[in-house]
Amino acid sequence: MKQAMLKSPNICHIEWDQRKQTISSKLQRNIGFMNKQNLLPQNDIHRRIIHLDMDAFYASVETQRNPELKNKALVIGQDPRNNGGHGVVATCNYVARKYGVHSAMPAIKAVKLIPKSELVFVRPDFKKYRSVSAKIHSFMHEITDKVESIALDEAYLDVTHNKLGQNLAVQVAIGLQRRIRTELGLNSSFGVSYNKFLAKMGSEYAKPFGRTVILPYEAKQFLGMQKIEKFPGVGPKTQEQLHEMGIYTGADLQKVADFVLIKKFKKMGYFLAQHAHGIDLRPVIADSDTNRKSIGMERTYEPAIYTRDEALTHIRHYCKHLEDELKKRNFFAQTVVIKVRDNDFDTVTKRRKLTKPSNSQYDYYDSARELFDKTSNFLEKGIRLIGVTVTDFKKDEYQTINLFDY
Ligand code: DCP
Ligand code: MG
Repeated sequence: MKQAMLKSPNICHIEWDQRKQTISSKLQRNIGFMNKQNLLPQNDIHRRIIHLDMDAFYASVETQRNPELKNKALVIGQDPRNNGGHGVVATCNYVARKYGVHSAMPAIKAVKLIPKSELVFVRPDFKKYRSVSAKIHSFMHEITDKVESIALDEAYLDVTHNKLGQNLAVQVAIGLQRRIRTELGLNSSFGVSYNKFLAKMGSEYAKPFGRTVILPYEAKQFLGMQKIEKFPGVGPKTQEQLHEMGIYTGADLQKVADFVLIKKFKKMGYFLAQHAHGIDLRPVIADSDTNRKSIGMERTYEPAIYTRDEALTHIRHYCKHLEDELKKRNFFAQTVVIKVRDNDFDTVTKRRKLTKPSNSQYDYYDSARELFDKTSNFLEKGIRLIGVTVTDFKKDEYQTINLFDY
């Protein structure tokens, strides 16, 4: 088990907090308006955040139910040998990963990479994965209600104040990881830090079945040794541009002046500069939080999508999912946003305001389709990512009353 930088976390937090506060108040008093330090927001190192991500989730659930799969190269997806070569890998276990197979790869490629005697395809059973995910979430909610689900197998927990009264976030996370292992027979990895992006980079660093703790005073060093493509938002195109600037690692990034990054990469550069210095002020937005600003769903596609019909099928599916999510919370949304990325990693977002707040998939779909049609030139290059988000929430006072309900 990889256990990076784990040493009396609580004491270090306190020491750092005090030192940093003195520095920051001095800085705020003394530095001038255009001092480059001022380009970035004040860091917040007082929170304790866990990012937990299940290891090879769908594949592990299948193996747990059928232990014979354990030593096989297990691929979750339809067997392309039975359906004319179609389909993608949803995920695969770590045996299959040794052969270079990964999520979103065409399934036919997995057939080429893995010896026939080891390869097993299992069709995904989402009902099963949802029910396991619900159990994991119930464990999380015994710790805190500040749980933000990112996917069925991935969530952030803000445990600064938690129901266990446990001050050490790492102990909370270890307890959760153990419980998932003993009660569900599944492995997970986690990262613990003072913000979301560090916690997430920590859980990725820890994989599989590991834990990473990044204390405030260790963040610079941890980020320094990360490859640049591990930073959030750095796709192949930005990666290439950064390489051209001689930036390969977080340490290289930390040496670049903030204004240089902002000038070159605009908004993205602003976030990169923050990340280089371990800053990420985004709160953990509880799934139940009525102050939540938006709900969205996005997915990457490999192979890319070249036809409007296929893209719209996915968009329709997202809109149905969003309707479910909004109805669960009794929310109505008045703005629909779509995000589309093509094979060159050019990304566009477009938004549209509905005439009135709605929780209907059909309203979302009508707008999303119109927005999508404005990006139809992306189809030529092939679409790599589609996302639909609804925002601009209103509570249920806007509900249209159906007279026939009385
Ligand atoms: N998934 C999918 N299509 C993708 C990526 C993921 O259907 N392009 C599904 C299958 C995964 C689950 O979502 O099991 C979680 O995604 P992760 O990226 O966390 O992948 P895993 O949990 O499988 O592996 P890891 O151990 O790397 O987290
Ligand atoms: Mg996972």
